[in-house]
Amino acid sequence: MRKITAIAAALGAAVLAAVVPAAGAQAAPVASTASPYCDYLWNGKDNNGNPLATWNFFYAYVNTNCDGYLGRSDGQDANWGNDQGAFQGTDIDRASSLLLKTADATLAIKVFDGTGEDWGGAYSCVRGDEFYVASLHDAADKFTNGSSAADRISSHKRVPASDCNGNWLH
Ligand SMILES: [Ca+2]
Ligand SMILES: [Ca+2]
Repeated sequence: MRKITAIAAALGAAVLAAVVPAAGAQAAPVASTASPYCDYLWNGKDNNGNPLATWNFFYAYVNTNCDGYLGRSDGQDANWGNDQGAFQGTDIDRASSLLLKTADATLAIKVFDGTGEDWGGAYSCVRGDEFYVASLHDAADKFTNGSSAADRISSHKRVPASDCNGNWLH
């Protein structure tokens, strides 16, 4: 009987251990490549108490570590180089870091090498629980054609994570 109680207690502790980090993850995201400034933008608030990054928005930056704001979107943009939508003109083929203000692992932002509403060609994805990609220049951050995703993102679309076939930026 003691043994059974001990096992039950151990199981209870295991369940707690599994729940606590998950709850903490929303307050203090830890991306696979940590960046203090991206963390600050993801978590921080301005002097009025408003979040620095708005929930459900995807952000792109010219430089690594979420520096040099390019634009943001809560939808999609089939051409980062035209004069419409969230990303325009010289935004195309310039992003070096990304941030996604959600913790929904079932959601992803699919980023493409090319443009157009056929949403075809080489792509990769930011998973909803990745929080940010501090440097697209990392060797692992490639499109599905093997090219680096740095300075090459030309369009993006919001998709279910399953549409990414396991192709994740980190
Ligand atoms: Ca556009
Ligand atoms: Ca491109």
